[in-house]
Amino acid sequence: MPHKSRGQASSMSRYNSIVILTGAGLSAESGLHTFRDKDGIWAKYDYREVATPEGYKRNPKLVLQFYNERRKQNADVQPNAAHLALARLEAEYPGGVLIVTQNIDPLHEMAGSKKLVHMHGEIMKALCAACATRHALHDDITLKSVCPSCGRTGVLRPDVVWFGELPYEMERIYRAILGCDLFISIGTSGTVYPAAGFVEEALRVGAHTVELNLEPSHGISRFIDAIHGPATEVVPAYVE
Ligand code: BJW
Repeated sequence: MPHKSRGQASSMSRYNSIVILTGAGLSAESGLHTFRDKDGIWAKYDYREVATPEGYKRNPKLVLQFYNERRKQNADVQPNAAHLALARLEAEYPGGVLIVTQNIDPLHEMAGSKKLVHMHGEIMKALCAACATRHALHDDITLKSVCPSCGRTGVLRPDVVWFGELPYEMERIYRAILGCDLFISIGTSGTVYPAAGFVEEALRVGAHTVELNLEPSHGISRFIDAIHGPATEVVPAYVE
Protein backbone atom coordinates (compact mmCIF):
# COMPACT_ATOMS: atom_id res chain seq x y z
CA MET A 1 0.00 0.00 0.00
CA PRO A 2 1.30 3.47 -0.82
CA HIS A 3 2.23 5.41 2.30
CA LYS A 4 0.99 8.98 2.53
CA SER A 5 3.64 10.67 4.58
CA ARG A 6 2.17 14.16 4.41
CA GLY A 7 -0.91 15.79 3.01
CA GLN A 8 -3.50 14.18 0.81
CA ALA A 9 -3.63 13.60 -2.90
CA SER A 10 -5.28 16.81 -4.05
CA SER A 11 -7.94 16.95 -6.70
CA MET A 12 -6.04 17.64 -9.91
CA SER A 13 -8.85 19.58 -11.56
CA ARG A 14 -8.06 22.81 -9.70
CA TYR A 15 -4.74 23.26 -11.54
CA ASN A 16 -4.24 24.97 -14.93
CA SER A 17 -0.68 24.08 -15.69
CA ILE A 18 1.26 21.07 -14.43
CA VAL A 19 4.98 20.34 -14.70
CA ILE A 20 6.06 16.78 -13.91
CA LEU A 21 9.74 16.01 -13.28
CA THR A 22 10.62 12.33 -13.59
CA GLY A 23 13.72 10.32 -12.70
CA ALA A 24 15.14 6.82 -12.73
CA GLY A 25 12.76 5.53 -10.03
CA LEU A 26 9.87 5.85 -12.50
CA SER A 27 11.47 3.27 -14.80
CA ALA A 28 12.73 0.96 -12.03
CA GLU A 29 9.64 -1.24 -12.19
CA SER A 30 10.12 -1.56 -15.95
CA GLY A 31 13.43 -3.28 -15.15
CA LEU A 32 15.92 -0.42 -15.55
CA HIS A 33 18.41 0.30 -12.78
CA THR A 34 18.40 3.59 -10.90
CA PHE A 35 21.71 5.36 -10.25
CA ARG A 36 22.07 5.85 -6.51
CA ASP A 37 20.13 2.94 -5.00
CA LYS A 38 22.15 0.04 -3.49
CA ASP A 39 22.16 -1.92 -6.76
CA GLY A 40 22.30 1.26 -8.84
CA ILE A 41 24.47 2.03 -11.86
CA TRP A 42 26.92 4.15 -9.82
CA ALA A 43 27.53 1.18 -7.50
CA LYS A 44 29.07 -0.66 -10.47
CA TYR A 45 30.58 2.20 -12.46
CA ASP A 46 32.54 5.29 -11.50
CA TYR A 47 30.51 8.21 -12.91
CA ARG A 48 33.76 10.15 -13.50
CA GLU A 49 34.83 7.46 -15.98
CA VAL A 50 31.55 6.97 -17.87
CA ALA A 51 29.45 10.11 -17.46
CA THR A 52 31.81 13.08 -17.87
CA PRO A 53 33.41 14.63 -20.98
CA GLU A 54 36.82 14.08 -19.31
CA GLY A 55 36.13 10.34 -18.84
CA TYR A 56 35.10 10.09 -22.49
CA LYS A 57 38.29 11.82 -23.59
CA ARG A 58 40.40 9.45 -21.48
CA ASN A 59 38.69 6.24 -22.59
CA PRO A 60 36.09 6.64 -25.35
CA LYS A 61 35.93 2.89 -25.96
CA LEU A 62 34.85 2.19 -22.37
CA VAL A 63 32.17 4.91 -22.48
CA LEU A 64 30.81 3.75 -25.84
CA GLN A 65 30.66 0.17 -24.54
CA PHE A 66 28.83 1.33 -21.37
CA TYR A 67 26.13 3.11 -23.41
CA ASN A 68 25.94 0.43 -26.14
CA GLU A 69 25.14 -2.13 -23.41
CA ARG A 70 22.59 0.11 -21.74
CA ARG A 71 20.98 0.80 -25.12
CA LYS A 72 20.43 -2.94 -25.57
CA GLN A 73 18.80 -3.16 -22.12
CA ASN A 74 16.54 -0.25 -23.06
CA ALA A 75 15.43 -1.98 -26.26
CA ASP A 76 13.77 -4.77 -24.25
CA VAL A 77 11.73 -2.77 -21.72
CA GLN A 78 8.10 -1.66 -21.65
CA PRO A 79 6.42 1.32 -20.00
CA ASN A 80 4.85 0.53 -16.64
CA ALA A 81 1.58 1.61 -15.04
CA ALA A 82 3.11 4.92 -13.92
CA HIS A 83 4.28 5.93 -17.43
CA LEU A 84 0.84 4.96 -18.78
CA ALA A 85 -1.00 6.97 -16.11
CA LEU A 86 1.06 10.08 -16.96
CA ALA A 87 0.33 9.67 -20.68
CA ARG A 88 -3.41 9.37 -19.92
CA LEU A 89 -3.23 12.47 -17.72
CA GLU A 90 -1.72 14.47 -20.58
CA ALA A 91 -4.31 13.18 -23.08
CA GLU A 92 -7.32 13.84 -20.84
CA TYR A 93 -6.36 16.88 -18.77
CA PRO A 94 -7.99 20.13 -19.84
CA GLY A 95 -5.00 22.20 -18.66
CA GLY A 96 -1.38 22.01 -19.79
CA VAL A 97 0.89 19.14 -18.76
CA LEU A 98 4.63 19.10 -19.49
CA ILE A 99 6.77 16.12 -18.55
CA VAL A 100 10.42 16.96 -17.96
CA THR A 101 12.33 13.72 -17.69
CA GLN A 102 15.89 13.18 -16.54
CA ASN A 103 15.61 9.68 -17.96
CA ILE A 104 17.34 8.84 -21.21
CA ASP A 105 15.11 5.79 -21.82
CA PRO A 106 12.21 5.95 -24.34
CA LEU A 107 9.46 4.79 -21.96
CA HIS A 108 7.46 8.04 -21.75
CA GLU A 109 7.06 8.25 -25.52
CA MET A 110 6.35 4.52 -25.72
CA ALA A 111 3.53 5.11 -23.22
CA GLY A 112 2.12 7.85 -25.47
CA SER A 113 3.36 11.07 -23.82
CA LYS A 114 3.75 13.88 -26.35
CA LYS A 115 4.67 17.04 -24.41
CA LEU A 116 8.00 15.78 -23.16
CA VAL A 117 11.49 17.17 -22.62
CA HIS A 118 14.41 14.74 -22.32
CA MET A 119 16.63 17.15 -20.39
CA HIS A 120 19.51 14.61 -20.07
CA GLY A 121 19.24 13.38 -23.66
CA GLU A 122 18.15 10.10 -25.20
CA ILE A 123 20.03 6.82 -25.22
CA MET A 124 18.41 5.80 -28.51
CA LYS A 125 20.15 8.71 -30.28
CA ALA A 126 23.68 9.70 -31.24
CA LEU A 127 25.03 13.23 -31.12
CA CYS A 128 27.66 14.38 -33.60
CA ALA A 129 30.44 16.15 -31.73
CA ALA A 130 31.46 17.87 -35.00
CA CYS A 131 28.19 19.20 -36.48
CA ALA A 132 25.90 18.90 -33.38
CA THR A 133 23.15 16.99 -35.21
CA ARG A 134 21.24 14.28 -33.36
CA HIS A 135 20.43 10.97 -35.05
CA ALA A 136 18.23 7.96 -34.26
CA LEU A 137 20.52 5.02 -33.53
CA HIS A 138 20.08 1.59 -35.06
CA ASP A 139 23.54 0.14 -34.32
CA ASP A 140 26.22 0.46 -31.68
CA ILE A 141 28.34 3.60 -31.79
CA THR A 142 32.00 2.74 -32.43
CA LEU A 143 35.12 4.82 -32.95
CA LYS A 144 34.60 4.18 -36.68
CA SER A 145 30.97 5.32 -36.84
CA VAL A 146 30.29 7.93 -39.52
CA CYS A 147 27.99 10.92 -38.96
CA PRO A 148 25.09 10.68 -41.45
CA SER A 149 24.97 14.51 -41.67
CA CYS A 150 28.57 15.70 -41.99
CA GLY A 151 30.17 12.43 -43.12
CA ARG A 152 33.01 12.60 -40.60
CA THR A 153 34.32 9.46 -38.91
CA GLY A 154 34.75 8.99 -35.16
CA VAL A 155 32.66 11.97 -34.12
CA LEU A 156 29.47 10.26 -32.92
CA ARG A 157 28.87 10.01 -29.17
CA PRO A 158 25.83 9.02 -27.10
CA ASP A 159 23.24 11.82 -27.03
CA VAL A 160 23.29 12.02 -23.25
CA VAL A 161 24.12 14.91 -20.93
CA TRP A 162 27.16 14.22 -18.81
CA PHE A 163 28.21 15.99 -15.61
CA GLY A 164 29.50 19.44 -16.49
CA GLU A 165 27.37 19.70 -19.65
CA LEU A 166 24.32 21.88 -20.11
CA PRO A 167 21.01 19.96 -20.06
CA TYR A 168 18.65 20.34 -23.03
CA GLU A 169 15.82 22.87 -23.37
CA MET A 170 16.48 24.74 -20.12
CA GLU A 171 14.63 27.85 -21.32
CA ARG A 172 11.49 25.89 -22.15
CA ILE A 173 11.67 24.09 -18.81
CA TYR A 174 12.05 27.24 -16.69
CA ARG A 175 9.29 28.98 -18.69
CA ALA A 176 6.94 26.07 -17.94
CA ILE A 177 7.89 25.96 -14.24
CA LEU A 178 7.46 29.70 -13.81
CA GLY A 179 3.95 29.38 -15.30
CA CYS A 180 2.85 26.26 -13.44
CA ASP A 181 0.53 25.94 -10.47
CA LEU A 182 1.37 22.27 -9.74
CA PHE A 183 4.85 20.75 -9.75
CA ILE A 184 5.15 16.98 -9.28
CA SER A 185 8.48 15.21 -8.83
CA ILE A 186 8.49 11.45 -9.40
CA GLY A 187 11.21 8.83 -8.81
CA THR A 188 14.20 11.10 -8.42
CA SER A 189 16.65 11.38 -5.52
CA GLY A 190 16.89 15.16 -5.96
CA THR A 191 20.68 15.14 -5.97
CA VAL A 192 21.50 16.30 -9.49
CA TYR A 193 21.24 19.97 -10.47
CA PRO A 194 19.69 21.85 -12.16
CA ALA A 195 16.73 19.41 -11.90
CA ALA A 196 17.05 19.26 -8.10
CA GLY A 197 16.45 23.03 -7.96
CA PHE A 198 13.22 23.08 -10.00
CA VAL A 199 11.05 22.63 -6.91
CA GLU A 200 12.44 25.90 -5.46
CA GLU A 201 11.46 27.75 -8.63
CA ALA A 202 7.97 26.24 -8.50
CA LEU A 203 7.58 27.27 -4.84
CA ARG A 204 8.77 30.78 -5.70
CA VAL A 205 5.83 31.25 -8.10
CA GLY A 206 3.37 29.85 -5.57
CA ALA A 207 2.85 26.43 -7.16
CA HIS A 208 1.74 23.44 -5.13
CA THR A 209 4.64 20.96 -4.95
CA VAL A 210 4.31 17.19 -4.57
CA GLU A 211 6.87 14.40 -4.32
CA LEU A 212 5.94 10.84 -5.38
CA ASN A 213 8.89 8.61 -4.59
CA LEU A 214 9.78 5.30 -2.98
CA GLU A 215 11.30 7.16 -0.04
CA PRO A 216 11.88 10.79 0.99
CA SER A 217 14.33 12.42 -1.42
CA HIS A 218 17.11 14.90 -0.57
CA GLY A 219 14.73 17.72 -1.43
CA ILE A 220 11.82 16.48 0.67
CA SER A 221 11.60 19.60 2.84
CA ARG A 222 10.76 21.67 -0.24
CA PHE A 223 7.64 19.67 -1.11
CA ILE A 224 4.29 20.67 0.34
CA ASP A 225 2.91 17.14 -0.14
CA ALA A 226 4.65 13.79 -0.40
CA ILE A 227 3.39 10.30 -1.07
CA HIS A 228 5.92 7.49 -0.70
CA GLY A 229 5.63 4.09 -2.35
CA PRO A 230 6.42 2.35 -5.66
CA ALA A 231 5.72 4.52 -8.71
CA THR A 232 3.34 1.96 -10.26
CA GLU A 233 1.09 2.39 -7.21
CA VAL A 234 1.45 6.01 -6.13
CA VAL A 235 1.46 7.66 -9.58
CA PRO A 236 -1.81 6.18 -10.93
CA ALA A 237 -3.41 6.75 -7.52
CA TYR A 238 -2.37 10.42 -7.47
CA VAL A 239 -3.08 11.46 -11.06
CA GLU A 240 -6.26 9.49 -11.73
C1 BJW B 1 11.59 4.72 -6.86
C2 BJW B 1 11.44 3.41 -7.22
C3 BJW B 1 10.19 2.99 -7.51
C4 BJW B 1 13.58 3.68 -6.74
N1 BJW B 1 9.19 3.89 -7.46
N2 BJW B 1 10.68 5.62 -6.76
C5 BJW B 1 24.99 23.01 -7.81
C6 BJW B 1 24.13 23.71 -8.65
C7 BJW B 1 24.08 23.41 -10.02
C8 BJW B 1 24.86 22.41 -10.57
C9 BJW B 1 25.74 21.74 -9.72
C10 BJW B 1 25.79 22.02 -8.38
N3 BJW B 1 26.71 21.23 -7.84
C11 BJW B 1 27.21 20.43 -8.81
C12 BJW B 1 26.62 20.72 -9.97
C13 BJW B 1 26.88 20.04 -11.27
C14 BJW B 1 26.20 18.72 -11.51
C15 BJW B 1 25.52 18.16 -10.27
O1 BJW B 1 24.36 18.36 -10.03
N4 BJW B 1 26.23 17.39 -9.46
C16 BJW B 1 25.62 16.81 -8.26
C17 BJW B 1 25.98 15.34 -8.14
C18 BJW B 1 25.97 17.65 -7.07
N5 BJW B 1 25.24 18.91 -12.56
C19 BJW B 1 25.60 18.93 -13.84
O2 BJW B 1 26.77 18.82 -14.17
C20 BJW B 1 24.50 19.15 -14.86
N6 BJW B 1 24.82 20.26 -15.68
C21 BJW B 1 24.89 21.50 -15.19
O3 BJW B 1 24.70 21.74 -14.00
O4 BJW B 1 25.17 22.46 -16.14
C22 BJW B 1 25.31 23.81 -15.69
C23 BJW B 1 24.02 24.59 -15.68
C24 BJW B 1 22.82 24.04 -15.98
C25 BJW B 1 21.66 24.79 -15.97
C26 BJW B 1 21.70 26.10 -15.66
C27 BJW B 1 22.91 26.67 -15.35
C28 BJW B 1 24.07 25.92 -15.39
C29 BJW B 1 24.37 17.93 -15.77
C30 BJW B 1 23.88 16.73 -15.04
C31 BJW B 1 23.90 15.53 -15.95
C32 BJW B 1 23.45 14.27 -15.23
N7 BJW B 1 23.68 13.14 -16.04
C33 BJW B 1 23.24 11.82 -15.56
C34 BJW B 1 23.76 10.77 -16.55
C35 BJW B 1 22.96 10.85 -17.86
C36 BJW B 1 23.31 9.74 -18.79
C37 BJW B 1 23.14 8.36 -18.22
O5 BJW B 1 22.02 7.92 -17.92
O6 BJW B 1 24.17 7.69 -18.09
O7 BJW B 1 21.82 11.79 -15.46
S1 BJW B 1 23.77 11.44 -13.90
C38 BJW B 1 22.32 10.57 -13.46
O8 BJW B 1 21.67 11.28 -12.36
C39 BJW B 1 21.38 10.67 -14.66
C40 BJW B 1 20.07 10.98 -14.00
O9 BJW B 1 19.18 11.58 -14.91
C41 BJW B 1 20.46 11.87 -12.84
C42 BJW B 1 19.45 11.93 -11.74
O10 BJW B 1 19.26 10.68 -11.14
P1 BJW B 1 17.83 10.24 -10.62
O11 BJW B 1 16.91 10.10 -11.76
O12 BJW B 1 17.40 11.13 -9.53
O13 BJW B 1 18.14 8.75 -10.09
P2 BJW B 1 18.65 8.31 -8.62
O14 BJW B 1 19.15 6.93 -8.74
O15 BJW B 1 19.54 9.32 -8.03
O16 BJW B 1 17.30 8.31 -7.74
C43 BJW B 1 16.27 7.39 -7.99
C44 BJW B 1 15.14 7.65 -6.97
O17 BJW B 1 14.06 6.79 -7.30
C45 BJW B 1 15.54 7.32 -5.52
O18 BJW B 1 15.12 8.38 -4.66
C46 BJW B 1 14.76 6.04 -5.20
O19 BJW B 1 14.29 5.97 -3.86
C47 BJW B 1 13.57 6.16 -6.13
N8 BJW B 1 12.99 4.88 -6.54
N9 BJW B 1 12.69 2.76 -7.13
C48 BJW B 1 9.46 5.17 -7.09
N10 BJW B 1 9.90 1.72 -7.88
